[in-house]
Amino acid sequence: MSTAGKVIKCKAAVLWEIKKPFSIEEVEVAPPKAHEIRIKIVATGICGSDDHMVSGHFSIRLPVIPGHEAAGIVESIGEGVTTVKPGDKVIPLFTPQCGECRVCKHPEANFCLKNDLSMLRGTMQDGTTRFTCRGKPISHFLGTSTFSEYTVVDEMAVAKIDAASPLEKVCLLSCGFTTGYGSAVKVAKVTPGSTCAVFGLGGVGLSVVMGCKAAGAARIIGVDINKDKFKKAKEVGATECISPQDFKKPIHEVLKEMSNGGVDFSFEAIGRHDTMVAALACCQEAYGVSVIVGVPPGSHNLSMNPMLLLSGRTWKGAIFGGFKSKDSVPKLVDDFMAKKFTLDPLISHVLPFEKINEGFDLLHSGKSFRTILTF
Ligand code: PAD
Ligand code: ZN
Ligand code: ZN
Repeated sequence: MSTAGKVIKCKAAVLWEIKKPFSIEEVEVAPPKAHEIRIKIVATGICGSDDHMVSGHFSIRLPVIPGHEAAGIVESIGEGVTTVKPGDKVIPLFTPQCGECRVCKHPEANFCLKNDLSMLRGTMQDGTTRFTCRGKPISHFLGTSTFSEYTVVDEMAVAKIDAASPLEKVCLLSCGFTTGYGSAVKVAKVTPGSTCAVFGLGGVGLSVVMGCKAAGAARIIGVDINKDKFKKAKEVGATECISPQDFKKPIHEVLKEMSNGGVDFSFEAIGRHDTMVAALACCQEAYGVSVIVGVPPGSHNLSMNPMLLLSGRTWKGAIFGGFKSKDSVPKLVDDFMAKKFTLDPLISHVLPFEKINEGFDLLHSGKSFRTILTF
């Protein structure tokens, strides 16, 4: 029996309070309105940014259904939807691509003005929600809310992908891999033969390493306080790995010494102010490029010495690896299917959706790179 046009009751992981475990609830998911799509989520990854929601760094009104790194199948479409149909395999996009705003029309930029990361409204584009639980409206997370068996997203935030793609793998193209890989190849534009430093070797940092390698970097130095991350980082392309805790000197000085005066490209994939400044300081003072990938805690300011930039360094940041989402994700899936890169090294754990709290425990204990939850 078709579910189109009807409210669907299904399970979802609801965050009722910050810093508390998720509770698996039965939620009601309303049908998609005009220009919206209801998706059956098949697999969803746990990203550091979901953890930022749990720890209270995103001020979205609670309760909320987080999750933004996923893949699924279109269940039904609202009026006027033209780019997908029921049964299509799709990836939800936490950075939409409306195609009409000045950012979408800019040849390089990708942070579409319709994104929910700036305002954190926790709603669909029309300002309302499609989820209820125990009679209460539940906020959306970055327009995606993939910790739910069914979710509703705006058409501008969905990419149709190859019907043959394995959803339990390509879900990583919905955030972690694309973010890290694009930060290297698209945002920093890593050059062949260069030396790179990557701070943070979680799922995002490993993807930065993979991007640096694909771009032909000669040296890729991984930096992490958890040495258990080094083996995997070397497997995907890091040529050396160091822990700041093994040195008396500040880590940026260690890296400058290792690279004869500073690395060509550096990346911060942790989300800490001190490491953002260290990553900037470790790149070559006249031409080094440093990219902020990690999402900082809350809206606090950081202080840095402007001389670090006056000498000629470039400091950049990007969401979603600088990729225009709706255009790029189907192409990245095609590249994955053509074996231009692999996602297997990133997937350290696969758990049934109900074990979501175990997945977050694995992240906190530093044991996982990416945990994929399957429905
Ligand atoms: P993760 O928690 O799996 O990885 C973080 C890594 O940093 C871990 O290996 C830690 O051991 C390491 N680490 C922690 N503190 C330090 C320190 N002081 N020095 C060195 N290493 C340290 O997270 P992730 O890989 O999923 O995400 C990393 C960041 O990227 C996080 O802030 C997340 O919010 C952000 C992100 N940004 C975007 C974007 O579009 N810019 C997208 C997705 C994730
Ligand atoms: Zn736009
Ligand atoms: Zn993410």
